[in-house]
Amino acid sequence: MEKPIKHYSCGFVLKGDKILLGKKMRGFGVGKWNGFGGKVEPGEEVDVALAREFNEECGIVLTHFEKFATIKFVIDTLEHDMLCHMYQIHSYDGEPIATDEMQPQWFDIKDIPFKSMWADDPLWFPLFLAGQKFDAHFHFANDDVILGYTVKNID
Ligand code: 6U4
Repeated sequence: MEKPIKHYSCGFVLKGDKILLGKKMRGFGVGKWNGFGGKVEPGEEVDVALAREFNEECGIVLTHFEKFATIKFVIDTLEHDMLCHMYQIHSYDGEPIATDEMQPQWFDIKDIPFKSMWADDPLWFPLFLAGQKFDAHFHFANDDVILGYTVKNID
């Protein structure tokens, strides 16, 4: 049976050969490095939610960003499916700061810490880094184990 679906935003800042990631300090996905983002509130536009979450989680103000993917996560241990709207951040004001929720850190793109990220990330990051837009679907048994997935490039 189809489960209810919740929408999420998630954004990655690329600057030269660096990427900004945040270590999740609490809640779902705690301890993992990820982009910044979170649940889209009822009635909120996804891009507004993205900018709000970035500001709440690391203090910066987004000025230019672009969607590169929609990824649906079906996680057997969750009561809802997750539709994540993924964005590349091109510019922002301010400097990232640590908050209760996220610990920001710049990584060399060649040293992205995939072992401490969601298991789907290494499967689609090469497309993202190559500038390819895509739609994907991942089926997880739990937080760690991928049972199956599809990725479809978008022209
Ligand atoms: P609260 O309730 O405030 O702790 P909120 O910040 O609204 O939560 P949160 O932190 O649960 O939402 O959002 C999860 C974030 O993780 C979103 O940006 C989507 C992202 N995410 C979830 N599963 C992911 C996965 N498998 N791979 C990935 N990002 C994922 O790359």
